[in-house]
Amino acid sequence: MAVSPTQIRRWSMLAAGSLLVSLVLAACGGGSNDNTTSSSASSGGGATQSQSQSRSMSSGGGGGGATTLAIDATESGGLGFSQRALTARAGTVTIRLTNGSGNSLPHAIAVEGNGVDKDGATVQPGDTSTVTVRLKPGRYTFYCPVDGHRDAGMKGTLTVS
Ligand SMILES: [Cu+2]
Repeated sequence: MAVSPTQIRRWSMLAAGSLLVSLVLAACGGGSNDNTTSSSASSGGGATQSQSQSRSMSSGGGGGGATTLAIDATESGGLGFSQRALTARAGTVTIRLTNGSGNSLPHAIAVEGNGVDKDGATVQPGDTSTVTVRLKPGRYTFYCPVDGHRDAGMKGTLTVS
């Protein structure tokens, strides 16, 4: 008996599909164990996924603050973010943007100000975009770098102290 190439293709599409679903579920669940690009977890035993509902978690202990902030891209009622103002401690700051699967446009997260200008990856609905920067105290702007989105309302203020 032989397995046709089209069958194999079907199977791998199914596998990819369920992988995507589990990624989306993981993203929606608020768990924070999907650091794909971050190398900032240097403290080793930091709180990994204790308080999934808190939107800002700082890993206390050790030197140098590291803050992860989670926000959502919103499309209903105009493009925007779930929060227009964020605060963080000086040090390593990660913003994780969830582009919810109910959205229809690609989005990304970026931070600029005081000589910093860094963009996260542009991601489709159902995925997350992350940017990690080292920030000194001051005011920064976070925004979506996709063409036209910043002007349409996808921007906010990040205050670092
Ligand atoms: Cu956008």
